[in-house]
Amino acid sequence: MERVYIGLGSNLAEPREQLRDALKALADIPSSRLVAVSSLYVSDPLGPPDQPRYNNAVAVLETTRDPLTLLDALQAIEQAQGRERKTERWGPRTLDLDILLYGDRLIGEPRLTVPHYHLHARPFVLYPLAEVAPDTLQLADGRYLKDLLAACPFEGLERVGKAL
Ligand code: ROI
Repeated sequence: MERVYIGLGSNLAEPREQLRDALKALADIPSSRLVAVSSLYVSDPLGPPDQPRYNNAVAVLETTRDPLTLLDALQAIEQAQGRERKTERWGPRTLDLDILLYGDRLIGEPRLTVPHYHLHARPFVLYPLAEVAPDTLQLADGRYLKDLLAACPFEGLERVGKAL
């Protein structure tokens, strides 16, 4: 079993429901177990500002799937929840599921980079991640979560409660 941290984000079509449905779907992925979920956060959009605020959370999955078959499962969930790949960079989306960390693996595949590229600069990823990760978490590339948090202000972020 490996421990995988997954970032969830939505800013269209009842975002909170999108995240709830996504969590149910994550819990149903074969060879995997959903073991923790962070609080729900509302965050200002990173990217074009003329889009709704996002709902964000981080989930922890224990799995024996390999990274690319897990990615297939996550993309199938995104599709099932009406995700359309648009041309606009960083535009609004019904559901985003990102593999943030996968055990202590470093992955550099065309389809998948782990740790996630933008992890370090995104408060809406780091703060929920810190809720469900050990205080001492070290990324596969040597960085410590604690240091990334210290360099990333809790800005434009609102923790809106435990219940998801
Ligand atoms: N901005 C916020 N606040 N939350 C997200 O999940 C998110 N996801 C994205 C982009 C468009 C970069 N902006 C975001 O993919």
